[in-house]
Amino acid sequence: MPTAFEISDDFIADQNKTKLEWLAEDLEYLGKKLRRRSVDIESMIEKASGLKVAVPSWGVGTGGTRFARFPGPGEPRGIFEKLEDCSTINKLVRTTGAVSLHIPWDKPENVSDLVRKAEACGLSFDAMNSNTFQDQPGQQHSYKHGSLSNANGAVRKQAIDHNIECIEIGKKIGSKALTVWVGDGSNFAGQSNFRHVLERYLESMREIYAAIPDDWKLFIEHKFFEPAFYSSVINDWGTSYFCARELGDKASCLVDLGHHAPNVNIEQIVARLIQFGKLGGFHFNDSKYGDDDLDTGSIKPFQLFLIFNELVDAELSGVPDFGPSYMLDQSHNVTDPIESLVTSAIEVSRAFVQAHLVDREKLVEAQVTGDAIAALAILKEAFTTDVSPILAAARMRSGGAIDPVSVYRQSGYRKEKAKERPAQVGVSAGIV
Ligand code: PSV
Ligand code: MN
Repeated sequence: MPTAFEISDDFIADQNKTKLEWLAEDLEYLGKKLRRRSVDIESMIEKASGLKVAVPSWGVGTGGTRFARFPGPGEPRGIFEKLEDCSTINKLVRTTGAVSLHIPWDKPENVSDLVRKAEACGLSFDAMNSNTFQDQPGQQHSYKHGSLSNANGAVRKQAIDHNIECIEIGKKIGSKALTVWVGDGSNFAGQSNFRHVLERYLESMREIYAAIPDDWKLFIEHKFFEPAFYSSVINDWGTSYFCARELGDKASCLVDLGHHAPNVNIEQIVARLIQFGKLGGFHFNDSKYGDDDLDTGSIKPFQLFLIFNELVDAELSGVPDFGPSYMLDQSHNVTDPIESLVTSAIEVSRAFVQAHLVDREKLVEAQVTGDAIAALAILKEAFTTDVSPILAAARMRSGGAIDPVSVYRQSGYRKEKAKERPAQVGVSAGIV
């Protein structure tokens, strides 16, 4: 078998050489500007290097809508090739060293081979994701009318067993968390009893929780609609919080940015979950209408910044046990997924560093004196600071690319993959 094409560290370093001078100039200028605000640019570069965000295995395939999927050339044909693409993303940005698997989409034939492949790719495994929102070939019971909340105990048992299987696979590959998102809900008024479905969901989750190892976390991901269009069982953060609290300390809430009704104040939800000790993690993406799965920061970058403002505030004020997991969850039709994920990983770092530029002393002063204009100006000063040179320096110092998308394009990676990976009919690389 010929070896798979890779973007080498030398290639990245060579490409960086052409941009070094300008980066140094930009850093010097930004460094001076930040010094005026008593911010040390070096400490910001360190901060940027420290922030990690996991990549979803399903994000490297071209996504789809309910109507169609338009596959791109050189798409990964299985989990090994997905890991290669994830490794490429990490080589370019150096902040995405972990991959989140979705079972059964990524179910390995041989776990040891999977672990070896991940090691060779320089990757580790983030949270496991169960899938009880689709029926799989040969599956005994259908999830058409729900999974963990189904009225039929045999269906619930099948869904519980699947989640336990995900935990078992996860244990073998070094994962430390299970994310449970269910599509359970209803499409018609009266179709289900709101209280009974939640009771059954909780009963099922208690069994899953019992199988969660002590050093693991169980994330509950809520979503207000889709695939159910009238009601969803785990529809909002309040329901998610209630369930996490009922289950115990290992359970917490996962916030996917696309899973809220339009205009909902997500940063306030984040603050509430921090305050209640139940913010488990994030699925970053962006949206205009619903769960659009658009690239992170591509539609509402100020919202992303405001979310990080809450996170950094919690970090700096030493909230006990604070340490949410960060993951991207996006996938759509029109871009090269590697370019999208690279760009999104950078946007997460950007919002994080910008949030670190907020003058928090002045902000508190503005808040207690009721100076709303000053408060907003303080946030805007941080948000409008172009921190790109900080992010580029952080990447370069870790061996990544100053300009990742340009390096990726110059490398010819996609063309090479198109040769190595001839298109297959029916490959489930993305989401439809
Ligand atoms: C559901 O919309 C979701 O956000 C969940 O995280 C799923 O696991 C993922 O997308 C993939 O469908
Ligand atoms: Mn999600």
